[in-house]
Amino acid sequence: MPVDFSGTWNLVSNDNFEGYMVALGIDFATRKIAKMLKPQKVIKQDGDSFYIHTTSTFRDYLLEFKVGEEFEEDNKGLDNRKCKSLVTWQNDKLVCVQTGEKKNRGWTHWLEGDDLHLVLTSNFY
Ligand code: VLP
Repeated sequence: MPVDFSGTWNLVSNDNFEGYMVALGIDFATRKIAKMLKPQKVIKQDGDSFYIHTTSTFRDYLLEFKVGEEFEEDNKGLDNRKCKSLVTWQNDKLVCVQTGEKKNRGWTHWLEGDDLHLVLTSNFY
């Protein structure tokens, strides 16, 4: 049976989010606020079509894409850098490569038990 990420997901733990934000050049004040947030993700998946809405009391971010189709991403309200994003399946993991100014930028989502996992990656340079 194919994997289905659909659902409402709440943050339960957050390891080195600070390091990721530093790599993206997020300013000190914003990092202090962002670290305290317990964002929620609403994911709607229809086959290879995804709607991922990350919401918080501070900001929210909506991403819609189709697996295998490259798209322009503006990262509005995050670091505001534009990039070209491509999401692919790597087995049951959803892997996004964000090509732009920051090297090695991207994220990976997967399901494990009742949990949704997300690893966010970016080099500093
Ligand atoms: C910037 C980095 C915090 C921090 C400042 C604003 C949105 C995969 C992907 C969908 C993400 C989550 C974005 C986290 C990067 C914050 C505002 C936090 C609330 O999710 O699901 O794009 O990239």
